[in-house]
Amino acid sequence: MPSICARAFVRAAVAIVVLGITPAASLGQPCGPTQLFSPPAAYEAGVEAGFVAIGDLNAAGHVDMAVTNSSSLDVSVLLNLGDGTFAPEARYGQGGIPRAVAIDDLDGDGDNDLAVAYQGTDNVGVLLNDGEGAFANAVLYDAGIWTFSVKTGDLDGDGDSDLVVSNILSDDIHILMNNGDGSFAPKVRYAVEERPVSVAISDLDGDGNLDVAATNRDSNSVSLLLNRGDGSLARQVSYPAGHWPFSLAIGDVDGDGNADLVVVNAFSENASVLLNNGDRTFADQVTYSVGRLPVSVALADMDGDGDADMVVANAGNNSVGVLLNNGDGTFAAQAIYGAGNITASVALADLDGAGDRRLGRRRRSRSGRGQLGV
Ligand SMILES: [Ca+2]
Ligand SMILES: [Ca+2]
Ligand SMILES: [Ca+2]
Ligand SMILES: [Ca+2]
Repeated sequence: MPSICARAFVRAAVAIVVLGITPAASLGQPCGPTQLFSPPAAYEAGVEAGFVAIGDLNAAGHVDMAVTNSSSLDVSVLLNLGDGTFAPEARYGQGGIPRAVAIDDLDGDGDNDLAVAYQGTDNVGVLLNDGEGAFANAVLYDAGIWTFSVKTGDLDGDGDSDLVVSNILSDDIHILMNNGDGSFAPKVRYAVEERPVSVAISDLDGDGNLDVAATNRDSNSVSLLLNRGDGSLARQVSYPAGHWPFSLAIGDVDGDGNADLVVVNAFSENASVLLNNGDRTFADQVTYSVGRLPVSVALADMDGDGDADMVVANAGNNSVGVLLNNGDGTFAAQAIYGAGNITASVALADLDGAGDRRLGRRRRSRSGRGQLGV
């Protein structure tokens, strides 16, 4: 017989995806939001699994996973068996040290492909789907210096998905426009500040086209680059964040219809929320304490009350933190869920098709094979 608090969260239960070398620890037991999730299951991935993206990769109507493995130098694809469990991994993509992966239909044939940021070789790789969830070799495009993050979106509004990458040694982002067939035009450079480790895409000014935001790790700031309407970007405007802003998510956290920014700051161990003023500017950050070394953040309605909650991967204490939205864009204190070694990335989806959201939490292992927990 579940407790009252456990039942209260059942309808909006969220699954957790974790990578690490040890089995996932059990979730917290006390009554309260710690019973939001069932205990994680573990799946093997590659060596030093570091970033997870989720999307339907075999057109089966379920959410699959792609994971970058920075030591085995490949990408693991895990296909959902339809009930929230996953088939054994398949590995793809020799192109360098994969640091991030994005899932999108890049060649317009109806299935989702992969875009991978390859640090070291300074490339972004495009891996096209054969329609059944297997992937061709990476086609590489020059993308800057130490390509670290990649996202996809139709920046120029011509109906295909373009690539946005950030490069931490050239302190810039690059846009690669889709030629319409999954091949990409040469990169166009936009300067940001020091060490942009993460990039995100959304319509930040509400004019109908996609804009770009990046967290500048060594400048302790977040850069906004607004779309001029043709896919080219205006000069960056930056806002202060915390110490070592590592990852960001974009969503309407205060429910006023425009996109707000949430940034996790690895060294100040907090999250910064920058609310959209609605006039192409953002309010000063409001901070919330999270765990040690927060390196990944995602937004989704975790408790089913209609607002966007915050989920943080705390790499320093091997946990995932959930901060529920109070409904007005302020957040309650973090509830902690245990994880394995070095929780490094988090993603959210309804993995088992039960109509609820699931939380993907990835742990990175220092050595040996990684494991992915759901
Ligand atoms: Ca495709
Ligand atoms: Ca486009
Ligand atoms: Ca816009
Ligand atoms: Ca808002």
